[in-house]
Amino acid sequence: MDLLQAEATADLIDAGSPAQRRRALQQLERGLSDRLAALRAEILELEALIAYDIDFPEEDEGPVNPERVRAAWSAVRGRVADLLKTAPEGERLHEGALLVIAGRPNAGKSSLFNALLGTERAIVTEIPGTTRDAIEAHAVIEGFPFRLVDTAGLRDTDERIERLGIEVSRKYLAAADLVLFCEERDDPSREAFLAQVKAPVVVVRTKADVGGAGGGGVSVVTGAGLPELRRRLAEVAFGHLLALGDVEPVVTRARHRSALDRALAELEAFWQARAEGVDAAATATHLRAAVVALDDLIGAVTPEDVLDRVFAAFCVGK
Ligand SMILES: Nc1nc2c(ncn2[C@@H]2O[C@H](COP(=O)(O)OP(=O)(O)OP(=O)(O)O)[C@@H](O)[C@H]2O)c(=O)[nH]1
Ligand SMILES: [Mg+2]
Repeated sequence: MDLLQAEATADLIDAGSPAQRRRALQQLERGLSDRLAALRAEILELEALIAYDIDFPEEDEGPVNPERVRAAWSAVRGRVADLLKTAPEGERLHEGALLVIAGRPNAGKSSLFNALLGTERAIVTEIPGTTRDAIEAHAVIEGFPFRLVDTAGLRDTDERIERLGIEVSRKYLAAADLVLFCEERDDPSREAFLAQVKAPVVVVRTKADVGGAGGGGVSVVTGAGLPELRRRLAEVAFGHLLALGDVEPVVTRARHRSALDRALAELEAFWQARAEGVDAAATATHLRAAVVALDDLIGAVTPEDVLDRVFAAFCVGK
């Protein structure tokens, strides 16, 4: 078992959603390990091409066509970069996407929070300013893990407790992976709000069952619009993973991302050095370093290492 499989075992035990379980199983079955081993082999082949140049440096037209080197380099560089692109959503899959529900007081935020959660967790009343503090809960939406946050309605207020709650809302908004903005009707403060938030925002019209507002909104009373909203949220938070499907490997930890970052940087440095006319043996050290980065990522582990990690993470046998 390699380090990636050991991590996948821990992920499988911790998995709280189908998408997390499928991803952990794929990694446990060497999905990511095999991909990295293939990339490693490609870099070694590139190194072998370079080695010809090292052995026959005097030949004008070296024995290896430079175009072959360029094509091999470009292919492996692209594959490392593609794998690295899965990191943001992969890490989000590991942690759960932070979905912050925001909007004016009384917009129906807590009602929607409860509906997405499937339990009556937050207090709902007709009094604006009911929610004072942020409430966080885990939810599974379309099979994906989310951390839902219900917040105090945003407005200018002199009331001290409510104001503190709004400050908490703003902190969550700054950290959000995505924001669900609720409005009962066209909210004149919406544009100013959108301009402040960096995360993607899904705007939803609430209380679709009252006022004959027409289609498109959601109602927690009739359930209208909720399936569409769930799909939209999963799409915005995990669209890249949805498009990739379950077969393509994905990286799910900061450790994976930093190792791939290193490998990519070494591949770039190799090309840079080659373009500057550095001699082949020296450029090849960058390829070696890229291989080392991938080896660290795969992590050849001894059974003792695995046991240490297992014991550290699960406190088995205490
Ligand atoms: N008819 C109907 N009423 C709704 C719906 N959603 C919310 N409401 C009502 O709207 C009022 C406010 O709902 P909340 O969910 O507490 O609104 P909020 O945005 O959390 O309000 P604050 O916490 O005060 O900011 C309550 O009386 C709810 O019952 C809906 O889909 N249909
Ligand atoms: Mg509320």
